[in-house]
Amino acid sequence: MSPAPKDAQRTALITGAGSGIGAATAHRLAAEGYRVVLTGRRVGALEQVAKRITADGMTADVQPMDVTDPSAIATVVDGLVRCDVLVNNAGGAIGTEEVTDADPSDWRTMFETNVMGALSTTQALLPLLTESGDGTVILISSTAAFTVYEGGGGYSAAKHAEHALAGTLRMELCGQPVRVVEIAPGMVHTEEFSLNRYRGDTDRAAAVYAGVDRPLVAEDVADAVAWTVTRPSHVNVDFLVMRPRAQAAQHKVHRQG
Ligand code: 8X3
Repeated sequence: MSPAPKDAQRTALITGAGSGIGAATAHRLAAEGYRVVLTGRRVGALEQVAKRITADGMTADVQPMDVTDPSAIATVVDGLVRCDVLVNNAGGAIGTEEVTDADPSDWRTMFETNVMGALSTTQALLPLLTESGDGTVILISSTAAFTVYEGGGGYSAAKHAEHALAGTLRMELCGQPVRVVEIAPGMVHTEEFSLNRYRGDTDRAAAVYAGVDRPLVAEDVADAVAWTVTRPSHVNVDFLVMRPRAQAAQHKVHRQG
């Protein structure tokens, strides 16, 4: 592969960029001067995010891409001349059933998106990230990547796997010009995370955040992504855990009222 043209704009590709943390991260990295490539399954949602970025005077490319579809990933990657930052954000939780009752297909979906999706996207982009001379792979995991809780088995198992992927990759790339950063957020109030977990039950989804003084929002995580990416290139932030002040641990949440 020939080297990226020197004048090509620094490029960041974000998965799951149609909403929540992915959308906020795309917006923020655009503001940091990156050409952002918004990827996800829902073109309409990606276009809305791109429109907001454009309205703020920046540019964004929309590329439909399902992280569970290696050929879709290959098509997008083939169209890039440069990639400096990859944000593996696509994923999420489905269901709150205990292990005894869990539907294996939900577990499979969580593994496919959170783990295999990050693996496939990272594999496809590593040549360009390396070629950039200063690449960064970000994995948005979760505090569920290092702890477990009742009803969270499938999500936690997938996030533990993503944590293992991040750690292994960092070791294997040691000596290459590519950083591997894992950001593990706790409670983040986004429009879709809990709604997907509770299969569209808006009351149960809202109850997750009830009485919590300012859960994290997507922009807080985007801020952390931007901070890790903009450190001098010799600085690798390995693993960043972030939660709202009102959440000291997974089960230790202060609720008012
Ligand atoms: C989200 C954090 O507590 O729902 O990744 O597992 S939690």
